[in-house]
Amino acid sequence: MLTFYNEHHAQHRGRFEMFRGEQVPCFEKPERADMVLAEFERRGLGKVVTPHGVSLVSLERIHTPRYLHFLRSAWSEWCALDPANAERDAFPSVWPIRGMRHDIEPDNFAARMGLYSMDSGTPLTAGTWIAAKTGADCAVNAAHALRLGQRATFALTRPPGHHAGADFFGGYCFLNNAALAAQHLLDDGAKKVAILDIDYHHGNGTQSIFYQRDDVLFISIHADPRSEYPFYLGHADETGAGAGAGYNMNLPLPHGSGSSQWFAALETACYKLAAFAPDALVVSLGVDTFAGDPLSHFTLQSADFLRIGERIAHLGLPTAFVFEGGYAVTEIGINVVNVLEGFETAA
Ligand code: SP5
Ligand code: ZN
Repeated sequence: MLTFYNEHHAQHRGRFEMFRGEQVPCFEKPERADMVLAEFERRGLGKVVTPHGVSLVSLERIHTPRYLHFLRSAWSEWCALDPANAERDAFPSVWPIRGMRHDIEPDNFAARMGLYSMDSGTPLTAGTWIAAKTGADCAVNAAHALRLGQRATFALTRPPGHHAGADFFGGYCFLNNAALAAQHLLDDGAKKVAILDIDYHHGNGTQSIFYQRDDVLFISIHADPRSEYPFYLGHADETGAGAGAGYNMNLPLPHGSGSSQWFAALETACYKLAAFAPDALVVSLGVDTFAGDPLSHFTLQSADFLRIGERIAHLGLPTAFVFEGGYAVTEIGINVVNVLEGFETAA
Protein backbone atom coordinates (compact mmCIF):
# COMPACT_ATOMS: atom_id res chain seq x y z
CA MET A 1 0.00 0.00 0.00
CA LEU A 2 1.52 3.29 -1.12
CA THR A 3 2.22 5.35 2.00
CA PHE A 4 2.82 9.08 2.30
CA TYR A 5 4.95 9.72 5.37
CA ASN A 6 5.18 13.05 7.17
CA GLU A 7 8.90 13.41 7.80
CA HIS A 8 8.29 16.63 9.78
CA HIS A 9 5.79 15.15 12.23
CA ALA A 10 8.22 15.09 15.18
CA GLN A 11 8.55 18.87 15.05
CA HIS A 12 5.12 18.94 16.69
CA ARG A 13 6.00 17.77 20.16
CA GLY A 14 3.84 19.10 22.99
CA ARG A 15 5.50 19.34 26.39
CA PHE A 16 2.43 18.48 28.47
CA GLU A 17 -1.35 18.49 28.70
CA MET A 18 -3.56 19.06 31.74
CA PHE A 19 -5.34 16.19 33.47
CA ARG A 20 -7.31 16.78 36.68
CA GLY A 21 -5.37 19.87 37.56
CA GLU A 22 -1.96 18.37 36.88
CA GLN A 23 0.47 18.55 34.01
CA VAL A 24 0.89 15.12 32.42
CA PRO A 25 3.04 14.13 29.41
CA CYS A 26 1.21 14.45 26.08
CA PHE A 27 -0.46 11.26 24.90
CA GLU A 28 -0.20 12.46 21.31
CA LYS A 29 3.58 12.11 20.87
CA PRO A 30 6.08 11.53 18.03
CA GLU A 31 6.77 7.91 19.02
CA ARG A 32 3.24 7.06 17.80
CA ALA A 33 4.07 7.64 14.14
CA ASP A 34 7.59 6.19 14.53
CA MET A 35 6.10 2.90 15.76
CA VAL A 36 3.64 2.72 12.85
CA LEU A 37 6.38 3.41 10.29
CA ALA A 38 8.67 0.77 11.83
CA GLU A 39 5.93 -1.89 11.74
CA PHE A 40 4.85 -0.97 8.19
CA GLU A 41 8.43 -1.37 6.97
CA ARG A 42 9.02 -4.54 9.01
CA ARG A 43 6.08 -6.22 7.23
CA GLY A 44 7.11 -4.92 3.80
CA LEU A 45 3.62 -3.68 3.02
CA GLY A 46 4.67 -1.26 0.29
CA LYS A 47 6.52 1.86 -0.72
CA VAL A 48 6.93 4.78 1.70
CA VAL A 49 7.34 8.20 0.06
CA THR A 50 7.25 11.83 1.15
CA PRO A 51 4.49 14.03 -0.29
CA HIS A 52 4.62 16.94 -2.70
CA GLY A 53 3.65 20.19 -1.01
CA VAL A 54 0.13 21.36 -1.79
CA SER A 55 -0.88 25.01 -2.13
CA LEU A 56 -2.55 27.00 0.64
CA VAL A 57 -5.49 27.38 -1.77
CA SER A 58 -6.22 23.67 -1.39
CA LEU A 59 -6.25 24.07 2.41
CA GLU A 60 -8.71 26.94 1.95
CA ARG A 61 -11.15 24.48 0.35
CA ILE A 62 -11.76 23.26 3.94
CA HIS A 63 -10.31 25.85 6.34
CA THR A 64 -11.00 29.58 6.51
CA PRO A 65 -8.24 31.93 5.34
CA ARG A 66 -8.16 33.75 8.67
CA TYR A 67 -7.77 30.49 10.63
CA LEU A 68 -4.94 29.35 8.35
CA HIS A 69 -3.23 32.71 8.69
CA PHE A 70 -3.54 32.46 12.47
CA LEU A 71 -2.08 28.92 12.62
CA ARG A 72 0.83 29.81 10.38
CA SER A 73 1.84 32.85 12.43
CA ALA A 74 0.78 31.75 15.93
CA TRP A 75 4.18 30.52 17.12
CA SER A 76 6.03 33.68 16.14
CA GLU A 77 3.31 35.82 17.72
CA TRP A 78 3.52 33.77 20.91
CA CYS A 79 7.29 34.24 21.06
CA ALA A 80 6.97 37.95 20.32
CA LEU A 81 4.89 38.34 23.51
CA ASP A 82 7.89 37.23 25.59
CA PRO A 83 11.15 35.69 24.33
CA ALA A 84 10.94 33.16 27.20
CA ASN A 85 7.83 31.76 25.50
CA ALA A 86 10.13 29.94 23.07
CA GLU A 87 10.55 27.36 25.85
CA ARG A 88 6.79 27.12 26.61
CA ASP A 89 3.89 25.75 24.57
CA ALA A 90 0.91 28.00 23.85
CA PHE A 91 -2.52 27.09 25.28
CA PRO A 92 -5.85 28.89 25.00
CA SER A 93 -7.37 30.28 28.18
CA VAL A 94 -10.55 32.15 27.17
CA TRP A 95 -13.34 31.28 24.70
CA PRO A 96 -16.22 33.17 23.03
CA ILE A 97 -19.04 31.10 24.45
CA ARG A 98 -22.77 31.46 23.53
CA GLY A 99 -23.89 35.04 22.97
CA MET A 100 -20.40 36.42 22.36
CA ARG A 101 -18.95 37.66 19.07
CA HIS A 102 -17.20 35.39 16.54
CA ASP A 103 -17.27 37.84 13.65
CA ILE A 104 -14.66 40.25 15.02
CA GLU A 105 -11.14 38.85 15.14
CA PRO A 106 -9.48 40.31 18.24
CA ASP A 107 -5.96 41.77 18.07
CA ASN A 108 -5.02 40.13 21.36
CA PHE A 109 -3.20 36.82 20.87
CA ALA A 110 -4.86 34.95 23.77
CA ALA A 111 -8.24 36.08 22.49
CA ARG A 112 -7.48 34.68 19.03
CA MET A 113 -6.22 31.39 20.55
CA GLY A 114 -9.66 31.06 22.14
CA LEU A 115 -11.56 32.09 19.02
CA TYR A 116 -9.79 29.38 17.03
CA SER A 117 -9.88 26.46 19.51
CA MET A 118 -12.29 24.07 21.21
CA ASP A 119 -10.23 22.86 24.19
CA SER A 120 -7.14 23.51 26.30
CA GLY A 121 -5.68 20.04 25.76
CA THR A 122 -3.97 20.77 22.47
CA PRO A 123 -0.60 22.50 22.88
CA LEU A 124 0.58 24.68 20.01
CA THR A 125 4.36 24.37 19.61
CA ALA A 126 7.23 25.71 17.49
CA GLY A 127 6.81 22.96 14.90
CA THR A 128 3.03 22.68 14.89
CA TRP A 129 2.48 24.48 11.60
CA ILE A 130 5.17 22.63 9.60
CA ALA A 131 4.02 19.29 11.00
CA ALA A 132 0.31 19.95 10.39
CA LYS A 133 0.90 21.39 6.90
CA THR A 134 3.08 18.46 5.84
CA GLY A 135 0.43 16.11 7.25
CA ALA A 136 -2.18 17.80 5.09
CA ASP A 137 0.18 17.31 2.13
CA CYS A 138 0.27 13.57 2.95
CA ALA A 139 -3.53 13.34 3.03
CA VAL A 140 -4.04 15.23 -0.24
CA ASN A 141 -1.29 13.20 -1.94
CA ALA A 142 -2.90 9.97 -0.68
CA ALA A 143 -6.23 11.11 -2.18
CA HIS A 144 -4.61 12.11 -5.45
CA ALA A 145 -2.88 8.75 -5.81
CA LEU A 146 -6.33 7.11 -5.81
CA ARG A 147 -7.29 9.30 -8.76
CA LEU A 148 -4.14 8.05 -10.49
CA GLY A 149 -5.30 4.47 -10.08
CA GLN A 150 -4.05 3.18 -6.72
CA ARG A 151 -6.56 0.89 -5.01
CA ALA A 152 -5.51 2.06 -1.53
CA THR A 153 -3.13 4.55 0.07
CA PHE A 154 -2.10 5.54 3.58
CA ALA A 155 -1.34 9.00 5.00
CA LEU A 156 1.06 8.29 7.87
CA THR A 157 1.06 11.53 9.75
CA ARG A 158 0.55 13.29 13.03
CA PRO A 159 -0.83 15.46 14.54
CA PRO A 160 -4.23 13.89 13.80
CA GLY A 161 -7.05 15.85 12.13
CA HIS A 162 -10.63 14.77 12.71
CA HIS A 163 -11.46 17.10 15.63
CA ALA A 164 -10.29 20.20 13.70
CA GLY A 165 -13.07 22.21 12.08
CA ALA A 166 -13.08 24.81 9.34
CA ASP A 167 -11.74 27.39 11.79
CA PHE A 168 -10.70 25.71 15.01
CA PHE A 169 -8.14 23.32 16.50
CA GLY A 170 -8.60 20.90 19.41
CA GLY A 171 -8.44 17.24 20.39
CA TYR A 172 -4.75 17.20 19.33
CA CYS A 173 -5.82 18.25 15.79
CA PHE A 174 -5.06 21.38 13.72
CA LEU A 175 -5.81 20.66 10.05
CA ASN A 176 -8.52 18.18 9.09
CA ASN A 177 -6.53 15.74 6.97
CA ALA A 178 -9.47 13.45 6.14
CA ALA A 179 -11.67 16.37 5.07
CA LEU A 180 -8.87 17.74 2.89
CA ALA A 181 -8.46 14.32 1.26
CA ALA A 182 -12.20 14.02 0.57
CA GLN A 183 -12.38 17.55 -0.85
CA HIS A 184 -9.39 16.89 -3.09
CA LEU A 185 -11.08 13.81 -4.54
CA LEU A 186 -14.14 15.91 -5.40
CA ASP A 187 -12.08 18.77 -6.82
CA ASP A 188 -10.27 16.27 -9.03
CA GLY A 189 -13.48 14.91 -10.51
CA ALA A 190 -15.07 12.45 -8.10
CA LYS A 191 -18.83 13.02 -7.82
CA LYS A 192 -19.30 11.68 -4.30
CA VAL A 193 -17.01 10.58 -1.52
CA ALA A 194 -17.59 8.88 1.82
CA ILE A 195 -15.61 9.25 5.04
CA LEU A 196 -15.69 6.39 7.53
CA ASP A 197 -14.32 7.51 10.91
CA ILE A 198 -13.36 4.59 13.18
CA ASP A 199 -11.39 6.55 15.79
CA TYR A 200 -12.69 6.00 19.36
CA HIS A 201 -13.70 9.67 19.52
CA HIS A 202 -16.39 11.28 17.37
CA GLY A 203 -14.95 13.21 14.41
CA ASN A 204 -16.72 16.44 15.27
CA GLY A 205 -14.58 18.56 12.96
CA THR A 206 -15.24 16.39 9.92
CA GLN A 207 -18.96 16.18 10.68
CA SER A 208 -19.29 19.94 11.04
CA ILE A 209 -17.39 20.62 7.80
CA PHE A 210 -19.71 18.43 5.68
CA TYR A 211 -22.96 18.58 7.69
CA GLN A 212 -24.93 20.53 5.06
CA ARG A 213 -23.52 18.72 2.02
CA ASP A 214 -24.76 15.74 0.02
CA ASP A 215 -21.50 15.08 -1.87
CA VAL A 216 -19.72 13.74 1.22
CA LEU A 217 -21.29 11.04 3.37
CA PHE A 218 -19.81 11.06 6.90
CA ILE A 219 -20.16 7.97 9.09
CA SER A 220 -18.59 7.68 12.53
CA ILE A 221 -18.40 4.80 15.04
CA HIS A 222 -17.35 6.17 18.42
CA ALA A 223 -17.84 6.35 22.18
CA ASP A 224 -21.12 7.95 23.25
CA PRO A 225 -20.48 11.69 23.57
CA ARG A 226 -22.60 11.76 26.72
CA SER A 227 -19.57 10.32 28.50
CA GLU A 228 -16.65 10.87 26.14
CA TYR A 229 -14.75 13.63 24.43
CA PRO A 230 -15.72 15.63 22.33
CA PHE A 231 -18.96 15.62 24.42
CA TYR A 232 -20.92 18.22 22.44
CA LEU A 233 -21.37 16.41 19.11
CA GLY A 234 -21.71 12.84 17.86
CA HIS A 235 -25.24 11.82 18.88
CA ALA A 236 -27.30 9.41 16.77
CA ASP A 237 -29.92 12.05 15.93
CA GLU A 238 -27.39 14.18 14.00
CA THR A 239 -28.24 13.07 10.46
CA GLY A 240 -27.32 16.13 8.40
CA ALA A 241 -29.10 19.40 7.55
CA GLY A 242 -30.36 21.18 4.43
CA ALA A 243 -28.96 19.52 1.32
CA GLY A 244 -26.96 17.31 3.67
CA ALA A 245 -30.03 15.77 5.35
CA GLY A 246 -29.46 12.01 5.41
CA TYR A 247 -25.72 12.27 4.67
CA ASN A 248 -24.42 12.08 8.24
CA MET A 249 -24.55 8.93 10.35
CA ASN A 250 -23.38 8.62 13.94
CA LEU A 251 -23.10 5.22 15.60
CA PRO A 252 -22.30 5.96 19.26
CA LEU A 253 -21.51 2.96 21.46
CA PRO A 254 -21.57 2.69 25.25
CA HIS A 255 -18.57 2.80 27.57
CA GLY A 256 -16.96 -0.65 27.65
CA SER A 257 -18.10 -1.78 24.20
CA GLY A 258 -16.23 -4.74 22.71
CA SER A 259 -15.87 -6.51 19.40
CA SER A 260 -19.45 -7.76 19.02
CA GLN A 261 -21.02 -4.30 19.44
CA TRP A 262 -18.29 -2.62 17.44
CA PHE A 263 -18.50 -4.96 14.44
CA ALA A 264 -22.30 -4.76 14.44
CA ALA A 265 -21.92 -0.98 14.07
CA LEU A 266 -19.40 -1.53 11.27
CA GLU A 267 -21.99 -3.64 9.42
CA THR A 268 -24.54 -0.80 9.73
CA ALA A 269 -21.92 1.62 8.42
CA CYS A 270 -20.98 -0.65 5.49
CA TYR A 271 -24.63 -1.09 4.49
CA LYS A 272 -25.08 2.69 4.34
CA LEU A 273 -21.78 3.10 2.48
CA ALA A 274 -22.73 0.53 -0.14
CA ALA A 275 -26.09 2.23 -0.73
CA PHE A 276 -24.36 5.61 -1.19
CA ALA A 277 -21.97 4.05 -3.75
CA PRO A 278 -19.21 6.67 -3.50
CA ASP A 279 -16.42 7.02 -6.03
CA ALA A 280 -13.89 6.74 -3.21
CA LEU A 281 -13.61 6.21 0.53
CA VAL A 282 -11.51 8.05 3.12
CA VAL A 283 -10.99 6.20 6.41
CA SER A 284 -10.16 8.20 9.54
CA LEU A 285 -8.04 5.44 11.06
CA GLY A 286 -7.78 5.77 14.82
CA VAL A 287 -6.85 2.72 16.85
CA ASP A 288 -7.78 4.13 20.26
CA THR A 289 -10.61 1.55 20.29
CA PHE A 290 -7.91 -0.93 21.44
CA ALA A 291 -8.44 -2.53 24.88
CA GLY A 292 -5.06 -1.30 26.09
CA ASP A 293 -5.54 2.33 25.13
CA PRO A 294 -4.81 4.67 28.06
CA LEU A 295 -7.49 7.24 27.10
CA SER A 296 -10.30 4.96 25.98
CA HIS A 297 -12.88 2.43 27.12
CA PHE A 298 -13.54 0.01 24.26
CA THR A 299 -12.00 -3.46 24.26
CA LEU A 300 -10.95 -4.33 20.69
CA GLN A 301 -8.02 -6.77 20.45
CA SER A 302 -5.11 -6.52 18.01
CA ALA A 303 -6.52 -9.35 15.84
CA ASP A 304 -9.78 -7.38 15.45
CA PHE A 305 -7.91 -4.74 13.47
CA LEU A 306 -7.13 -7.31 10.75
CA ARG A 307 -10.86 -8.02 10.44
CA ILE A 308 -11.63 -4.29 10.20
CA GLY A 309 -9.30 -3.97 7.21
CA GLU A 310 -10.82 -7.05 5.56
CA ARG A 311 -14.37 -5.73 5.95
CA ILE A 312 -13.46 -2.33 4.53
CA ALA A 313 -11.74 -3.99 1.55
CA HIS A 314 -14.94 -5.89 0.75
CA LEU A 315 -16.64 -2.56 -0.04
CA GLY A 316 -14.52 -2.64 -3.20
CA LEU A 317 -13.77 1.10 -3.14
CA PRO A 318 -10.59 3.09 -3.80
CA THR A 319 -9.62 3.83 -0.21
CA ALA A 320 -7.33 6.38 1.45
CA PHE A 321 -6.49 5.62 5.07
CA VAL A 322 -5.61 8.65 7.19
CA PHE A 323 -3.97 8.10 10.58
CA GLU A 324 -5.85 9.65 13.54
CA GLY A 325 -5.71 8.64 17.24
CA GLY A 326 -4.41 5.71 19.28
CA TYR A 327 -2.28 6.11 22.39
CA ALA A 328 -1.17 2.58 23.37
CA VAL A 329 2.23 3.25 21.83
CA THR A 330 3.68 -0.25 22.29
CA GLU A 331 0.91 -1.87 20.22
CA ILE A 332 0.05 1.08 17.95
CA GLY A 333 2.17 -0.13 15.03
CA ILE A 334 0.70 -3.63 15.14
CA ASN A 335 -2.87 -2.32 15.37
CA VAL A 336 -2.62 0.23 12.55
CA VAL A 337 -0.70 -2.05 10.21
CA ASN A 338 -3.11 -4.90 10.96
CA VAL A 339 -5.90 -2.80 9.43
CA LEU A 340 -3.79 -2.11 6.34
CA GLU A 341 -2.66 -5.73 5.99
CA GLY A 342 -6.20 -7.02 6.51
CA PHE A 343 -7.28 -4.70 3.69
CA GLU A 344 -4.47 -5.81 1.35
CA THR A 345 -5.14 -9.49 2.04
CA ALA A 346 -8.83 -9.20 1.23
CA ALA A 347 -8.64 -6.63 -1.59
C1 SP5 B 1 -7.43 12.35 17.71
C2 SP5 B 1 -7.85 11.97 19.10
O1 SP5 B 1 -7.94 10.78 19.41
N1 SP5 B 1 -8.04 12.96 19.97
C3 SP5 B 1 -8.44 12.69 21.31
C4 SP5 B 1 -8.53 13.91 22.15
C5 SP5 B 1 -8.90 13.56 23.56
N2 SP5 B 1 -8.70 14.67 24.41
C6 SP5 B 1 -9.17 14.48 25.76
C7 SP5 B 1 -8.13 13.76 26.60
C8 SP5 B 1 -8.58 13.54 28.00
C9 SP5 B 1 -7.46 12.92 28.78
N3 SP5 B 1 -7.95 12.08 29.80
C10 SP5 B 1 -6.89 11.37 30.48
C11 SP5 B 1 -7.35 10.03 30.99
C12 SP5 B 1 -6.20 9.30 31.61
N4 SP5 B 1 -6.61 8.05 32.17
ZN1 ZN C 1 -9.43 9.44 19.26
